[in-house]
Amino acid sequence: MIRPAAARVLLGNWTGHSTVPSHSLYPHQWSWDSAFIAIGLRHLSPRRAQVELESLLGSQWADGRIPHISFSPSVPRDAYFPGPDFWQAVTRGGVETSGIVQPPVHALAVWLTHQADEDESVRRGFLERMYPKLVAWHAYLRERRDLGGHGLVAIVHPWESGMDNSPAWDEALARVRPAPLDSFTRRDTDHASDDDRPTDLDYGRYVQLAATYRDHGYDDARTPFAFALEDPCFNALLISSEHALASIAKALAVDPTPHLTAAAELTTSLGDLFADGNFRARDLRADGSALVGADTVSGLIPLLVPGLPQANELLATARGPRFRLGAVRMVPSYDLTGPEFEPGRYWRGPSWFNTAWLIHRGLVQLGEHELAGTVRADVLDLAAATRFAEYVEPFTGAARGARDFSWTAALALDLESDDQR
Ligand code: 9WN
Repeated sequence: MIRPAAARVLLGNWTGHSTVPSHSLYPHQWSWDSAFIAIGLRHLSPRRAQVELESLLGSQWADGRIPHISFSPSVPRDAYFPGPDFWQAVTRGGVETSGIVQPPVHALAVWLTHQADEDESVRRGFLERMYPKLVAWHAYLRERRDLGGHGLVAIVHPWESGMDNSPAWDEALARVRPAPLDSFTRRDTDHASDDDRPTDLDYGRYVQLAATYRDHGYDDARTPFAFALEDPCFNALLISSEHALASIAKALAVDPTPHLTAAAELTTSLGDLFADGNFRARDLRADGSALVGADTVSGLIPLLVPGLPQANELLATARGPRFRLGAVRMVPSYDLTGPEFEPGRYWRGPSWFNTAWLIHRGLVQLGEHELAGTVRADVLDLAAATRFAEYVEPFTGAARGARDFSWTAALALDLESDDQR
């Protein structure tokens, strides 16, 4: 039973209206973390899961974007870098936030949270209040972030992918002039080992990209983005969330057709990213808008897109030598045979619990129950064995990054609860 230990982590990281990913490394509210956290929290308290998502959507901007960090006023301003003084962004409601976004897993989280206790959801008008906000969020992404005109959303910063230092961004990042290393002070390496985290040079580039966006008022039409890529995971989650929005619309007696149409259009466009058995990011700033060469777990996330035409080939890639799904611990974040593979460094090899959860969901939808069972058992075993680590090495299962990490606890709790349904 993982429930008591997972509950202890989630209650310990609860701040009264939201949950921090980790008190040490990430002491504010993060966008896609909150969505994953709600998916687990709904098994402890459906009401608290609703509040988690409501507070996140409370930091939504007037243009519809959901910022990747919502800063807590009760945490010292320099506890995390880049903090509120760097981003200089405040919502109409007075919440200090970052200015970039993270993958849109929110509508899926809202729908799953609703399903955990429909009576409580209806009583509190949860779906009614969330639906227009989620529609505005998706509209922002589809209307303002289709920078390549291919019908797909582009990310403009590696942090927007949620997979910060993935080898998929290396070539694009190499074109970015880094901010001078003495112009900022990292806080992450105070709490985690240097060997587990991105390098200083990468950090300098992250800072430069964010500063350019900020200095152009976070205006997507005006900012000269040096980094712009269509990421498979980001777009696959948007498709999954459009399907969730269709379910939410139906529950509210609203026409679901626009969401199903959006999902179908995005699924067709996503197909253009499929090459050599995997989905690859398209680099809009490379000559001829090239697909990147690196094979990463982002490319496998489309397994959860309902009716994906490439599902069988993608499954074969997941099982094959590059990811060895079912034979190594959870799902490695990068090609095990790739030249940049590092088993312990952040998104350059280690296995993460959120991607394992997403792929587990895809496998269940595809009827791959045996493989899904292996992934599920691994998540539960590793979450308990590592004290809810942020990520683990794919061959040994050794813990890396933060401990008592919220989405690890939440998603393990969700998979354990799966068993009880
Ligand atoms: C930058 C909070 C976040 C996750 C990301 C993960 C990491 C932040 C960082 O932590 O990113 O947003 O400081 O490295 O890469 O997926 O949302 O847990």
